[in-house]
Amino acid sequence: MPLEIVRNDITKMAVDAIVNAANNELKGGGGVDGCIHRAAGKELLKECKTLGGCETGDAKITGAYKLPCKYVIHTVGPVWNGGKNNEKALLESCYRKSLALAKAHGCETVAFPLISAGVYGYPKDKALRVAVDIISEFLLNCDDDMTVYIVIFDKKAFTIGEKLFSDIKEFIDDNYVEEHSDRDSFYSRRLGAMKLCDREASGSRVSEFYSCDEECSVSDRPYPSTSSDSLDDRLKVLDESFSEMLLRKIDEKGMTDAQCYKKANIDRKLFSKIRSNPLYRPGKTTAVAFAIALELSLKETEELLKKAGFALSHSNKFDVIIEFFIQKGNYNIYEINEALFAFDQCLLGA
Ligand code: AR6
Repeated sequence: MPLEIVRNDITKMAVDAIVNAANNELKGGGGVDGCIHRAAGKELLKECKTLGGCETGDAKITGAYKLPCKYVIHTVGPVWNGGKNNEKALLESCYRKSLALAKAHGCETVAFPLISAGVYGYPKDKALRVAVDIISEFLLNCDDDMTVYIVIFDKKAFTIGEKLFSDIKEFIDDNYVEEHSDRDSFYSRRLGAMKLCDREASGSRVSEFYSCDEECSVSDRPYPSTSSDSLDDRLKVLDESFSEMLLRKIDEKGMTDAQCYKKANIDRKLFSKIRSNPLYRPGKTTAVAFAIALELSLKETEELLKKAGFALSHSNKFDVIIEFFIQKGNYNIYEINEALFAFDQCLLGA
């Protein structure tokens, strides 16, 4: 997946380059800088001392010594001083310069901490916004296959902005149906679900609520039921597949393949597999990612998901969050992923 938000200690990331939130003197310090120098060993400081410091907003590259990555890119974020002192432009520059250095050194995988969001006091939600915006802009315009990680060290400190968080929470509270683990109610609900499936078999709904997809799934188009009708005959007239529908929708929207898979946060290799195999069955997060990239309505999203054997339900937080964003007409996959991360859900993309 081209942009991933992960929870980890950046010194444990086995990527091509990790980025360090350094200071102007490149002399090591606290926070992530301290962790990186401790894990890399004294040789790192020795090399840093040869670089002549680093301006705020700029970036410099060194070896990684005992770290599991190949390079460390040192960038110096701005100190937050109320937000009216060029902080945003300087922070953006940190990401741009670091990504350019990584690209120039042939890195395919790069991991960033949230620059300036610790000792330098940049509000975490704003720092995350800058990180996501600049990295996604870079990936959209980058011809190489790069994967960039935003590494969140302390999940408690992760914030997507109070307003968005409380809006989503309210939406979840209104729409999310808690699942019960109680056995009796599970069995009675399952029985009810079977009945529901029986009833719906004549309709057109495929439900994944009670894992009875196979029993009650129905075709888009009813089969004429004649005595000569064999399984073989039916298998010859399969409906449009997920991959076929996806390619058709890409054309209908006037998008190029690359525009679509980049917007879906899907890497080129996976897209090629889907394109070349009309019967490819993607995972749910991949299928939803394409629906978001194509800016499909809720109904169209359901149709596309159904092709991959999935549905959106109110008994699943992931689904409710996706519904929230689609209803708001917000198809920014990176913002959606931030929200999914905040609610401990799987992220969209491969
Ligand atoms: N892995 C990933 N993220 C981490 C880790 C880690 N091991 N440790 C901390 N973070 P900070 P800054 C997160 O303070 O604000 C140093 O003294 C942390 O939770 O490291 O740019 C330098 O020498 C926070 O979200 O960097 C500078 O003087 C983010 O990394 C100054 O601090 C950045 O926090 C730079 O301050």
